[in-house]
Amino acid sequence: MTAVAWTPAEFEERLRERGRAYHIHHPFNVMLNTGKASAEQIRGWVANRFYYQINIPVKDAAILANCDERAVRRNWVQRILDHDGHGEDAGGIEAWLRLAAAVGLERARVESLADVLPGVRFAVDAYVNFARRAPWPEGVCASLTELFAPEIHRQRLASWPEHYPWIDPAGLSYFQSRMSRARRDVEFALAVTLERFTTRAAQERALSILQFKLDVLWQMNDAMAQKLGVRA
Ligand code: AHQ
Repeated sequence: MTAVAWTPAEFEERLRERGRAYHIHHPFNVMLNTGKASAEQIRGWVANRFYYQINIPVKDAAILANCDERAVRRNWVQRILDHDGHGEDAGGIEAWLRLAAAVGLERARVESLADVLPGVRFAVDAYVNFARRAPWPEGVCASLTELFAPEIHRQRLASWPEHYPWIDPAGLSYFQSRMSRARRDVEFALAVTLERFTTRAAQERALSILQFKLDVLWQMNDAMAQKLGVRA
């Protein structure tokens, strides 16, 4: 017997339940956001996460390239502008380089990607390659880890100034910018996912796509914890 599709509310509830596996719960992130990280661990995290940041617009451009619906492209293109910059807005990648400077990293060293760990590079590349070959709604669905992102940015903004007074607070502006942008982005991505994944099999596929992306983020933290250590 074919399983009955979940209602949109039931489907959304199951998507949100996957938040249990979000990297906010990874020991490396808990260390960062509870003030236990050393300057070297923070610098390692910023240098490695830079590889994720510069690949977000590449991933989003891959989704655009696969998308034949103008209304969806009109919305999605904003994500590229948010990271690469547009007009007066220098963009999120530039803001991440300001974070790098604030934690004491040389811009050229970060942009060289010399410190990016294999496990981080492979996880990010898996995400970009997924977006390149998957149907565009699946690429949209994979971005839904941002359902859980405002809280992780809020945690950083609340805890880093207190625990890491040596970091110029101006360097945290990226996290501030994501508080609203993540909420705006997720609203659209969730609506598309609820609307386009309508059979039970498609809904189960959406959950497995979300789990894949949760694993991408978790693996990045695993690689950093293994190399940089984790202090409980
Ligand atoms: O800064 C982040 C960001 O711009 C995005 C885009 C989105 C996507 O398209 O997959 N995901 C994402 C995320 C960002 N920051 C991460 C963090 O922990 O700072 C969280 C990450 C996400 O939740 O997927």
